[in-house]
Parts: sequence; structure tokens; C-alpha cells
Amino acid sequence: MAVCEVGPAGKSCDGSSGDTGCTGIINFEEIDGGAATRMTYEIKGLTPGKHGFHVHEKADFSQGCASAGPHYNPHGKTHGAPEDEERHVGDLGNLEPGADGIAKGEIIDTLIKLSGEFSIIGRSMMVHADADDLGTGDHTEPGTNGKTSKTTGNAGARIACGEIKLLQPSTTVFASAPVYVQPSSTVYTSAPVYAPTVTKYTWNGQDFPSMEAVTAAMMANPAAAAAAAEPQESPKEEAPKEDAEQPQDEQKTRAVKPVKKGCC
Ligand SMILES: [Cu+2]
Ligand SMILES: [Zn+2]
Repeated sequence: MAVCEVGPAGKSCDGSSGDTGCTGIINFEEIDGGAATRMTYEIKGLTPGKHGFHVHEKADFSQGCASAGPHYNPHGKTHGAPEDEERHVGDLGNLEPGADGIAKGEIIDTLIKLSGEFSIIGRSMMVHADADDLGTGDHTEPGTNGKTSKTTGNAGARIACGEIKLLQPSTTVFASAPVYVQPSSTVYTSAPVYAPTVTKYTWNGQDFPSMEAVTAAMMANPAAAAAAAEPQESPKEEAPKEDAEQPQDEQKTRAVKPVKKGCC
């Protein structure tokens, strides 16, 4: 699970960090045992028409979105469409907003990874001012916007970006400490048994039952999303292994040990 909040200068969705007015949230979830990643996005404040949508190499926003580097391209390919063999890992095609300026949808991609050598965690999501021509446009002057199709898709200015961050699932642990009392009145105590029962997601100090609930909360409260821009430390609680020392042979134990009344 990962999340990315995008804003004009690599900041979160409070709209204070730039004047493009484009903000949004993208959630990432591994599916098919990590063979693919599902992205759900909701990007607001878009002008009509298509807007290039990419994973860029870095989450360096020291110069706003401009310092986030090129499209993430670990395999040395040229720019393309998401369905092309020849494409950057970061090439996710275009967003297309409705009349309300909101683009909302889902992308399933097999090159986008949340773990391993080519993980996109710690990289950035980018929304562009113009349509991505998917590598099929003018490439006569590489390096010049509008004529650099096989590198950038001629998608123009960078209007919103943000870091892709891992969202740690936290596990609620219910503990019980059963005490086994043997007929001999010798008391055996087992180690507590921990049973993880509920998986939840923690964001902004609150717990949510699902990624959808987290997204809804983020969209409902952009100011809090901005405040919670730093990743939350939520170390996973390890359920201790059950290694209760059960008496192996009650008869034998009794024979060896005298019965102790009131023993602890
Ligand atoms: Cu881009
Ligand atoms: Zn590209």
C-alpha cells in the first residue's frame, strides 16, 4: 500500500504552494501477489482536455515539480504509452477530467512496483499541463518542449507533483493470557497468545478499515492531508511466537515434582 498526494510544488493538497490549483491523491495497492499494482486516483483542478500523468524519478521538490527529474526509466527505454512494450516504467498515459475539472479513475499496471529493485516508493507522481502524445509526436528537437516526444511525450509544464510514500498497515492485536491449572494444583502458565484479528490503516492519527476510507478522508480534509504530509511512523507490532511450555507428560511431571500447594 502506498499513497501520493500531489500539489503544485510537490507539497500536499492545501493549494497554498502554487497557483496551478491542481491537487489530488493517488493510492497504490499491490494485486495478484505483487504481479501488478492498482492505482486509484482523484485529481482536481484540471483544465479541459488530456494531461500527461507519470511517475518521475525523484521526489526532489527543491525547485518545485521541476526538480523531480525525468520519467522513471530504469530500463533505458524511450517514452511510450502504458500499453506499449517500449515505454518508461513511469509512463501512465493521460488523465482526462470531467466538466468539473476532476479526473477520477483506476489504472492497473504490471511495471509499477511497490517493492523490489524497481520500486516507485520514494519517487514522485506528476501531473502535466498538456496531453502526453505517448511517444508518437514531434521529436525533431530533443530537449525542447513540444519537440521531444520520445522523452517526455510533449506533456508540457508540471502542474502538480508529490512523493509516493508507503502506507504502513498496522495490526490490532488482542492479547489473552490463559492460565492452565492441572489437577495436581501445580500451576502452569503459558505465554500469552496473540492473535492478529483486524487489519486497519492509519493516516493522520486516525484508523481506517480500508484504503477507500483513507482516500475519502483525505479528499474530505485537504488541510489535514497537508498537515500529515510526513509519513507516519507506525511500526508494525510483532505478534510474539507462541512458545508455551506445556507439560509434556503430566504423570511424569507429577512423579518428579512433589505437589506444591499455593505455588506460583
Ligand atoms: Cu511527467
Ligand atoms: Zn515517459
